[in-house]
Amino acid sequence: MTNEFKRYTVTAALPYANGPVHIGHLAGCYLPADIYVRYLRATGKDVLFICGSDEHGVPITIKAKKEGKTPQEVVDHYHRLMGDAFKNFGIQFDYYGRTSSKTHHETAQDFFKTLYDKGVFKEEITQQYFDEKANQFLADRYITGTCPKCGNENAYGDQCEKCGSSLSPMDLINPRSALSGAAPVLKETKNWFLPMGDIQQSPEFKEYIKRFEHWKSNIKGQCGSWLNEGLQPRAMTRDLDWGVPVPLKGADGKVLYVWFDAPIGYISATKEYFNGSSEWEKYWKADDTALIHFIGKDNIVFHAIIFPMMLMQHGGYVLPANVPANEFLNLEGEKISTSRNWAVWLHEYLEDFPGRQDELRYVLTSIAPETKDSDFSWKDYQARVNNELVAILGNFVNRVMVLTWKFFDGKVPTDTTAREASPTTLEKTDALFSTFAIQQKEIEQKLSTFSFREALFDAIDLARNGNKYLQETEPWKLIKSDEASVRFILASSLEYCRLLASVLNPFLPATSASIFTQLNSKGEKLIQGHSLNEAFLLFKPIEDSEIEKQLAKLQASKVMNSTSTTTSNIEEAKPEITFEDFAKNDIRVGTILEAERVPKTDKLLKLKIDTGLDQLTVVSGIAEYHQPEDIIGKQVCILINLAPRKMKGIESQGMILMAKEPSGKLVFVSPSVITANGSGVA
Ligand code: B3M
Ligand code: ZN
Repeated sequence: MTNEFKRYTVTAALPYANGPVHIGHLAGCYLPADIYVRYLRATGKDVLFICGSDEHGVPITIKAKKEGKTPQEVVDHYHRLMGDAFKNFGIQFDYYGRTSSKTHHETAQDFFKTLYDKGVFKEEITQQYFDEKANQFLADRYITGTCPKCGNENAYGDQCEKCGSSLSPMDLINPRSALSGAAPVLKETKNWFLPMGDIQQSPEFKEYIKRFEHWKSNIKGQCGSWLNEGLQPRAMTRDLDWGVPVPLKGADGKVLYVWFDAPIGYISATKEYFNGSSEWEKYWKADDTALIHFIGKDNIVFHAIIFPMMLMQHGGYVLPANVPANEFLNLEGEKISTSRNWAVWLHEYLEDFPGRQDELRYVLTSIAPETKDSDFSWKDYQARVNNELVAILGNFVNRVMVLTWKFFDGKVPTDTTAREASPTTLEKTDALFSTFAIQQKEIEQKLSTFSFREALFDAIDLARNGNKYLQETEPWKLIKSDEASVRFILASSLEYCRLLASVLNPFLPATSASIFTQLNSKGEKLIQGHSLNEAFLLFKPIEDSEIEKQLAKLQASKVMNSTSTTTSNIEEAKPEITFEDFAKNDIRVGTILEAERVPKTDKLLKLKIDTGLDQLTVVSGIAEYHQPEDIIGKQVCILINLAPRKMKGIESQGMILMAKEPSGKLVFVSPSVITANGSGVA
């Protein structure tokens, strides 16, 4: 495919500007796109690499509401954050646009108007939920109610998050508006639908989908099942006040469906990049342009079916030449989740591992979810960095540099074409370079077919071969007997480092640049006498403590979630009381002196407590959660003026204060430092 096209328009999915970017985004879409683009550029191809922020859609309006901000404030914030994260990870977009821009609004409106004028859309009047209090139509996400499948009372109009069913708002029992809490009413509204079922039957579409045969199998799988079921018309406009206004008379209060305008964002970003000149057109309209969309699997249908249908109906545009979609990346065995904060955020990673973006690029490419979901774990990250980047790649380059400084004062010791070395040295060196040439071809072949993982494995193999070469030729020993061979070995190794740096550039751009810096080269061949720069280590090992810190961070998210998701188990608030009511409680700090199980019960412990005033016997229902031997000596808070009660024949003379977790577990309410027994609690 690489040869038939004159230019490449490569896009990476426009991330929603409602949260920062995490490792799943990077591994799924931006990293493979960047590797591919860097590879194309290295081979001299004409490439345009386009991305930007997707700033419309209901999730953004929900986020804004939650945070008491305007949608524009939300997208401004994340647009900046995401753009910075991409830059910091070396993702080299030619242009990073945004869909709230003027050019985008105009481009999307023109596009819609063209389809409208061509009579593509079907106008339909449907019944939609409307919030009379808030005076607006409700997007599916803005309606909550009881799930008809599992009874979850907080299901959304598009999905029940408890049982995973996808729903439509009409399915909900007892629907409520998330805006006002009111019961919504059905109201008629007009929208414009893309008749996908009809377009599916067109010869042009049928011709287009033949391409799927040559694409990754996840496209064929997902699109195949959609096409087999038969496509349904889909509304391209929505009753919403955030988005690109529908450019028709009488369409007030309506905007373009976010999945209509977002992919057009690739086009408007291209226009912005070319600053108003018509140059942009050839990147979208010339037959010899390859349009390639990098995406995650949740975006497949939109890029492989819906957007191509839009382009087709508009006319004049090329259709995607490929849609390399990745599967999902999990984190420590669980699905990455923004709402549960189960993620590694790129900006946080860089705070904890400054300057170590290539380490993450390396690991994420090694485990890229190219054909199936994969898993990121911090232990694996550490192992790959330490055993591969540090021990293989970093070690090789460093040995070559250090030896050259040691023996030849940091100067390239010979011209390798002179070949002044022993026959065995020459033979081993030739073998090294001929293997390199073969592997390099293979790497290119793999890159051109989106097998980035395999390509990276081959690239690291090249460094492995370099180490082996040094191990076998042993220049540090040979220096005493055969200096000519050592000159040749090190000059060859330096040349090998130079070639390796180029091969690594698509995967590890910063590392590649560091190698060139040490070689004091901009890529040109090194000649005899050329002065190297100082040697420095490319990577340093990841310490156990750094990994433990990351794991603790994730653990903290887990704890936060387990407490917040069970809020429904929290007891209801009690009626108000006066201060006098409260002051009747005589609560003191005391210490548990004795503890034993109450015979024939599971739950009760008999405790003796020193209250500072006297010693009280208390029967407490905590035996399920606390062993008697563990709690002796513990300070507690005790209500001492509770009327005595008999329990299992024992008189209980007070009550220990316990906090009850939503799970039912009882934990002691204790002073935070040792406090005198008898201290009053108020
Ligand atoms: N913003 C969905 C996503 O971020 C959407 C992609 C648009 S690409 C045109 O997953
Ligand atoms: Zn459900």
